[in-house]
Amino acid sequence: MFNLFNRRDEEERARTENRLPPGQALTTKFPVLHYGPVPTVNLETWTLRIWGEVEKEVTLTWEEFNRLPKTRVRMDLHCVTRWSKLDTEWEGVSVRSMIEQGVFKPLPTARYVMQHAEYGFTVNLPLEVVLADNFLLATHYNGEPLTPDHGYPLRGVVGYIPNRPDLKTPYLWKGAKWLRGLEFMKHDRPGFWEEAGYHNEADIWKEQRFG
Ligand SMILES: Nc1nc2c(c(=O)[nH]1)N[C@H]1C(S)=C(S)[C@@H](COP(=O)(O)O)O[C@H]1N2
Ligand SMILES: [Mo]
Repeated sequence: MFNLFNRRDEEERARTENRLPPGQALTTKFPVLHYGPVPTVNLETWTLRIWGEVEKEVTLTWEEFNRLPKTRVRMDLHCVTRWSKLDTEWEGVSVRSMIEQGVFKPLPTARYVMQHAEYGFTVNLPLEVVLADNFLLATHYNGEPLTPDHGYPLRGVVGYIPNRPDLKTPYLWKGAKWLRGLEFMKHDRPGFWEEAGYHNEADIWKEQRFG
């Protein structure tokens, strides 16, 4: 009972702070959602490939990727299945910083990005979202390396940063677990869940759940 009332208080607070989008409820757990099995990963052979509308395609090893400067982002996660989790802490490499470090250079024609994950899973986002402060290529969650269930060793993650109404926030499915590639594209293309009927933009405030 205590927990129930406590959670309702938390929800009230989140709602008055404009941090709970319509149709969402808070959870303190971290549910696991994905299609298919959890891959096993060998970091010796793992690579991250960046290609498409970029000046020069590049493939990074795990060691090379981890030499890049890392940042921490605190975000609220909002899943299309209606759970939300506030104040999650992520650490990883921002795509913007990879460009600043000269790892690769998107062409002016690049407008969308497809995340490619193990087993051919894909998810699409506009370039502006991928370059924003609320999208991270994350290696750590709450100070620990990602667990296999949540995308070890690398995942895209996207969430809401409080008091940043300038940023677009899509639902959590727009971050690919077990990320292995970023494809920069001229034209938008639907990813795995978008093909299956989920909304292309997936804005949490507009409840863009299904297309
Ligand atoms: N590779 C991969 N990434 C994925 C998915 C998937 O099926 N495969 N599902 C997405 C969906 S639908 C959600 S809600 C989030 C869930 O992330 P979590 O399991 O860490 O909560 O992962 C997203 N990333
Ligand atoms: Mo999902």
